[in-house]
Amino acid sequence: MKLSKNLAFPLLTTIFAIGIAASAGASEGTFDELDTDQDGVISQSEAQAHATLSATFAEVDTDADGVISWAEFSAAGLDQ
Ligand SMILES: [Ca+2]
Ligand SMILES: [Ca+2]
Repeated sequence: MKLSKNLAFPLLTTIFAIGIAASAGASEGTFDELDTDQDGVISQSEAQAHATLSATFAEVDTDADGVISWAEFSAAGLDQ
C-alpha cells in the first residue's frame, strides 16, 4: 500500500501539470512565463525551463541572435 501511495502522487501531479499546460497552451502565457526577467525575449538560461525549447534552441533561434523572440517562439509552434 505504501508503494501505491508513492506512485499515485507523482502520477496525479503529472496529470495536474498536463492539465495546466493544456489550459495555458496556444497563448503568449507560456512565452511570458518563460521570460522570467520580462525583457521580451527568452534567453538560453530561461529556455531551460522548457524541455522542447531548450533541446531545439539553436533551430528555434532562426536569426541566431542568441535569444528567442515571440515571433521565433510562435513560428516554431511552441505556442501551440
Ligand atoms: Ca528574458
Ligand atoms: Ca532570435
